[in-house]
Amino acid sequence: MKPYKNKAAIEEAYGLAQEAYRKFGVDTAGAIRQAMDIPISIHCWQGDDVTGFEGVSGISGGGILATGNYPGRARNGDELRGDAEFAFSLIPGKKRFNLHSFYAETGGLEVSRDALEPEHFKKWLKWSQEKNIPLDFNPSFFSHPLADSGYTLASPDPEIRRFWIRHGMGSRCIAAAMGSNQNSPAVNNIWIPDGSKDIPADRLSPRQRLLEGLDEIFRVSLDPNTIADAVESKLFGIGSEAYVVGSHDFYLGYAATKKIRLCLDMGHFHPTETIADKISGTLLFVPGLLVHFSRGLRWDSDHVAIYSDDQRDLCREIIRHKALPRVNIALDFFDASINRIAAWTIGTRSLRKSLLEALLEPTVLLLEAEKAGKNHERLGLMEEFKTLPFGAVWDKLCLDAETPVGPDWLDSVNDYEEKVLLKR
Ligand code: RNT
Ligand code: ZN
Repeated sequence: MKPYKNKAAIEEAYGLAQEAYRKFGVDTAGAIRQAMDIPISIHCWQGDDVTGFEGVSGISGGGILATGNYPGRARNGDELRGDAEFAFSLIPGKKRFNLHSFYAETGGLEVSRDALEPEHFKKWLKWSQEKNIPLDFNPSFFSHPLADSGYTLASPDPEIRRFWIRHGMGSRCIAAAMGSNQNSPAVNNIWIPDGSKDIPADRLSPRQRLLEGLDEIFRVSLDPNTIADAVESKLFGIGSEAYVVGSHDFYLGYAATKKIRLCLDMGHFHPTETIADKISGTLLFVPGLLVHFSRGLRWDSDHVAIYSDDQRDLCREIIRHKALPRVNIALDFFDASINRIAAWTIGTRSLRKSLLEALLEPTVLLLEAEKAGKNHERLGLMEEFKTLPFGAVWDKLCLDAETPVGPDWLDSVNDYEEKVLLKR
């Protein structure tokens, strides 16, 4: 296909856009630079439908589920890294890569999750250095026989609990090793599926056990230059419709008292509840946030992230409050029914787009109107800003980053699908 737009046309449109934004006092070049500089942690698990390399395929067995069987999923570390690298070439801006513990490469050896060590991630560590892609990490409390009961850290069985506590502790060491291998701490995020399908009689004891389990996991203090601990809440999952032990209230309280990061996932709240408003509400009490950009759709929390009002609102909140130094930006979705590289590309490009748009907002004017009590002006300006020539600035960012402009990336994905994915 012919390129969507040629360079001259992109530059010309950008010149006009630059003028339009300048009238509102906005420096488009500065916004592009800042947007490019925000690291987005891309989740590895979209590449293989949250399967991992332990040899158990399909259903994740605990609160989450990837549906679909589009051909070409990555089956091992080399394929996953290859696919990710290809996706990176289509995505402008700084990137990180987010691993789960079951992406360990043990050379065919069966290593129990509670025995995993940095050593089992040496291929990832090497790749990370070579490609200059920092890593983030997650212990995996699902897709495992000891998660089959639906309870891990909150299990009434002390043996099961101990196993998962060991896994949680070991994972922090792996994350810290990743952090020492790069110039920034690796975020280590704990999410557990624990919950009940139907109405429990005792909502308290599992939470007490989770609290104690987490305390044990966090007992060892590690260098904050290498690891940033986070905990992720959820409202409900598959098989945990009536009750989730690690609810928002639970983790908000936990993160605030223990001074660790709170992870807010866009798909983990009531469908009419969005998380944009939670940024300022929670940052007053926790040291930092990890945001999982995702898209809840009816019962599913993990559809591919898009340039939606929810996403744009969320980015605006982060940018308006200059909260980036305390907010880790990550993606979390998995769709096995479409080309997985396209899923990564759509989700990550949409997020970078929303961040750029937020950086282009003439916020000062809104604040002035608000301060002057002119709320009609505030609303009027918000409406006017919506139709500023944002697309031309986004195209320019993609051009400068030497990534495809407009829908051109689709040609590359189709080509890669034919040459690589369909041969699997
Ligand atoms: C599950 C959580 C969690 C997972 C990943 C795989 O509901 O969102 O973040 O999606 O860890
Ligand atoms: Zn999540």
